Amino acid sequence: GPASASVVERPQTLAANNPARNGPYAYTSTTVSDAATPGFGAATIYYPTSTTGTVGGVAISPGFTESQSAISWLGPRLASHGFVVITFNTNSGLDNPDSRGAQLLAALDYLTGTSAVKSKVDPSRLAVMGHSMGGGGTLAAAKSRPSLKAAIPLAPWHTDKTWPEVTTPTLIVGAENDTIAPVADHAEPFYTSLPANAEHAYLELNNASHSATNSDNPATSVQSVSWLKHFVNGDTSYDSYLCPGPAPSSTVEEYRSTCPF
Ligand code: 9J3
Ligand code: ZN
Repeated sequence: GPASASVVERPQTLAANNPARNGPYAYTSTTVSDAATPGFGAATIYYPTSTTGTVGGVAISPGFTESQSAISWLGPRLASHGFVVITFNTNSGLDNPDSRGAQLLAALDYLTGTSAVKSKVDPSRLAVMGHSMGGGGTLAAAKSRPSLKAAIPLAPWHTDKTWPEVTTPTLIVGAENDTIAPVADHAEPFYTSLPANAEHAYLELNNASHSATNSDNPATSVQSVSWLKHFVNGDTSYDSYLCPGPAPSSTVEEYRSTCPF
């Protein structure tokens, strides 16, 4: 549990863009069949309809034996904050983390190169996320493609415990009571292995299980939206959520970061 609790003041001007909830942009979604997706499974693309110009793109992988439904709440959430999002089923539910990493990159390539919304996506502003083995895949994707602007592993699971090669700004979310990917064996060593020359943060959800981020999780939403706004868009207006970041509370066990950034 948390060591202490405190109230953090937030700028009033962010009220309309509260990163704990859906944001100000209208959005819609479109599905893509397995047959139409090169290198990954059936997918859903969520995209804002009231933005102008191009926006950042985010690919999100589910975990072991999960389908995209495990991370689908993030589609509307991030699209309504102005990102084009692709969630997908992996080729097999049993795919290992590195395979999920390759599928995340294939999904981004499809999004920017082939998809019906490719003209909406800025190919120089891309991010990856994923749950569990998809979170391990998120680290693998960032390791192999350093041009990614942000990575957010959720309750990540991987046999590789050290990620000094990841220079993409990375927010790791762990769950305090996760017995499938215990933070002491996964999220925490992953976090401490990230290199000193790259920005990173660690959010640990209080009293939370492995599936805490498989449905709307406000603490994860706040940190993820703010992380993507800062590192994908260069938008500093959410920085009060990132630095110093959340104090321990009923939902946050701990937060560590390389603040200021
Ligand atoms: O994606 C996950 O939920 C990974 C955790 C797991 O079940 O690993 C066991 C092989
Ligand atoms: Zn901890």
